Amino acid sequence: MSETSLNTQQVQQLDAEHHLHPFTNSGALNKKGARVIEKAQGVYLWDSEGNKLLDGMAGLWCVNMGYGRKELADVAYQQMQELPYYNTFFQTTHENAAQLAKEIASITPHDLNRIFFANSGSEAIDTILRLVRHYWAIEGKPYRNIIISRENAYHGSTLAGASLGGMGGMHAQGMPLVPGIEHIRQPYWYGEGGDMSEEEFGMACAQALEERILKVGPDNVAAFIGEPIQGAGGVIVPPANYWAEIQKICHKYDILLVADEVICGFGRTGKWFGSDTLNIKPDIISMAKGLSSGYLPIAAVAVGNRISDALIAHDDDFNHGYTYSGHPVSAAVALENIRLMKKENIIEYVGNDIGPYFQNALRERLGNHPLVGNIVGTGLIAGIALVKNKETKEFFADDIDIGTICRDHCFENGLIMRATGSRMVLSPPLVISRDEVDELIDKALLCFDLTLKSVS
Ligand code: PXG
Repeated sequence: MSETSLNTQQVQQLDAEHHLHPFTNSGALNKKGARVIEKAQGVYLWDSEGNKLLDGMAGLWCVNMGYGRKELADVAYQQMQELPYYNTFFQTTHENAAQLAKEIASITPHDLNRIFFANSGSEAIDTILRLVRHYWAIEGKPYRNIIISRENAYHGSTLAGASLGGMGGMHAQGMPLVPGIEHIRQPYWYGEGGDMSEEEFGMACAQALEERILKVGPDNVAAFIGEPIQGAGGVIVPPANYWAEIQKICHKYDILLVADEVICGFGRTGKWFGSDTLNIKPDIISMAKGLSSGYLPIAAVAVGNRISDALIAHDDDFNHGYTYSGHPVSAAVALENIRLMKKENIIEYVGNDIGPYFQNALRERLGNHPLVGNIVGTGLIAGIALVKNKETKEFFADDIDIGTICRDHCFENGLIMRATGSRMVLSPPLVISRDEVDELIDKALLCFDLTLKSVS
């Protein structure tokens, strides 16, 4: 492993002078200096000051098989020597892209049998936006071009991703957005359900889809897109009846159903895909992150027969693609990652062992904490609402950034836990052990206590 020749301050200085960070107030960061991460192994990271951090977020929801997997490094090294790059345009392919497409098709739900490759979740989402509109044009209905999404959804940061997502802060920058996108309410029962039962709220949120379809005209709608469980929005698990209703409504109006599996895919919820866990039968799914455990950038769009058959029967090019679509090295790493997941029975481990252990431990050990309003999640994804008053569900006022206060305590005490607003979210590597889960929760408990002290 190469040792960095610069000390922490030198790296921070270079960074401040030349590096613009994503989703960051650069002025504020440059004043204090970025944390420098140096190495990683298993579920742990080390910064350049020698601090050891338990990574409760698997990087950015992606290092599913954990850090330091030599098998993944080895296949990348070998592939780079054999064929470091060739494209998949102009009637060429290579074995890794073909094998990976077959492998993905074999694990995706029902008839999602054809795979388009991209390099990031955002690119996969752009692909889907263009693909569904193109599909309806092929079908002779180019007017079917509206896509319905949800408030507080996250679908990436390219123009299409930001437009499809429902993040106000993103919509406010880089306007105008892509036209033809509508947003309906999110199924966030704890925060927005009011007096409704969970079931009533689930129904109301799904009916919001039907209302919007009727408002814009059923013949104008191409697709509905949603994350099975919202990730970046704070881990929002919809009411149990929600997806079945959404699906019914999509069928009723012949609207394509797109599941954005960039976070939920590859075992996060205890099955291969969130769609399996939530019983969704999408026409298209996007995936990225866990596809290569984040070791190299690669993403994919899995397309059901209805759409791929139409695309193939249509005697013309699909004028879309990326230089690195199906990159041979990324594909080799993704193939090896899937092989490892199967060899180590990681889906079973998350679904039947560590996932339930993690979810029970969170509820048993953190559920009674005075700051904790509620805990939701399944498998190895969880969201924890921090509240001022757990009896009345009163949230903290806007001037107390409770999530950031808590996140900072976590960092200082060797735990990476992400905050979205007042929700703390967790998504550790899928290979986490019971002892490591216990350690994660010990640390979280300590940090919730420190957070409470900070605001008392
Ligand atoms: N869809 C979903 C559901 C995602 O979570 C994307 C698309 C875009 O993927 P790329 O690879 O283009 O980033 C994502 C990404 C966060 C955070 O802070 C979440 C994501 C990315 C960066 C930060 O929670 N999700």
